[in-house]
Amino acid sequence: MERRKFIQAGSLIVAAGLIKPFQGAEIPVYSFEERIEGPMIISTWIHGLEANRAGWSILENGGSALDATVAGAMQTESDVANRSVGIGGRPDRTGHVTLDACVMDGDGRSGAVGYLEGIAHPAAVAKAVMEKTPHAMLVGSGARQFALDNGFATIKTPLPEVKKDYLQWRKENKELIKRPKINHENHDTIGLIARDAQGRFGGTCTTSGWAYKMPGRLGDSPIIGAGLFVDNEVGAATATGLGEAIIRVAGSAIVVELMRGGMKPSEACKEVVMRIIRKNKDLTGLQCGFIAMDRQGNVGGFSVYNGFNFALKTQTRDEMVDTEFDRKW
Ligand code: SD4
Repeated sequence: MERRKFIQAGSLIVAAGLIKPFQGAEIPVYSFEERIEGPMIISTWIHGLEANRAGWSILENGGSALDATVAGAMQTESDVANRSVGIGGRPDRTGHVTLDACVMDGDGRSGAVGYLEGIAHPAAVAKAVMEKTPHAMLVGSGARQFALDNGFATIKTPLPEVKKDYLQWRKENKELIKRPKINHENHDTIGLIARDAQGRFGGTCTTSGWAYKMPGRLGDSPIIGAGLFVDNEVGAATATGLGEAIIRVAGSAIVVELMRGGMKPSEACKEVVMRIIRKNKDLTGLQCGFIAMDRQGNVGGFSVYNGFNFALKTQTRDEMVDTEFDRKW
């Protein structure tokens, strides 16, 4: 459906009282809804453009949605300029860069790694956990040993410029329990979801997590159901932002369940974001966003604050899409 028609349809649904506009929020306007044919891949944030292109080389050759999203994730994990994913990620408050990732396919198979240090491609290790172990998640030194045993490349982190920033942060934040902000500056985890030529879905989420987090902290990104959820019967969803809030509403799983119940992707993402807002009275200045796609070929997203967007790649499109949001910075 064209954007304009969809907006009108959305307004009619609201007018008919089927969806209640949330107090203080504008009437829902869906940023992008369309029945896309064939393979498609969407990824959070601007770095999603390059990631999608890496994933597309797999999709256009008949490869699986899961493999496409892992390839896209690996592209971003190698980007030395990215401060929230892979080699360029920021450390925890003790100076260690620890990486989290998960993968899931539409048949319900999944793998994850958490608190993984010094390994270049946590997304690929997560896929190996899925394929080579009976487990759903490995963390810390066990995850690292598994990666080394399976020949995954190592990296030295933090990068020198990242370490410099960290030392500066430490100087300025003597009181280390102070809550660092997840905002549009330090916020660019990548979540990728795709549908392949066979109509199968797959997804990957990878991050270095909340900059200067407490040692041992995991966010939503490696947690199936929080940072990512995929089901061939429905579609897929992935998240970015304040992981604690996303975990507490089982964010991505609920987006998929709401789509199963008939909501469009952006409606489902909005419902979960609004739930997060209702349950977190102190969310001021903290971002959370979801993106999703369904079996009908609709894609969409929604975020707490403006400025969240996702990259979309299909047979005919290669572009950024702004999501709707509840409030402005
Ligand atoms: C986390 N969701 O670890 C991640 C952080 C994030 O952009 O999305 N940063 O909570």
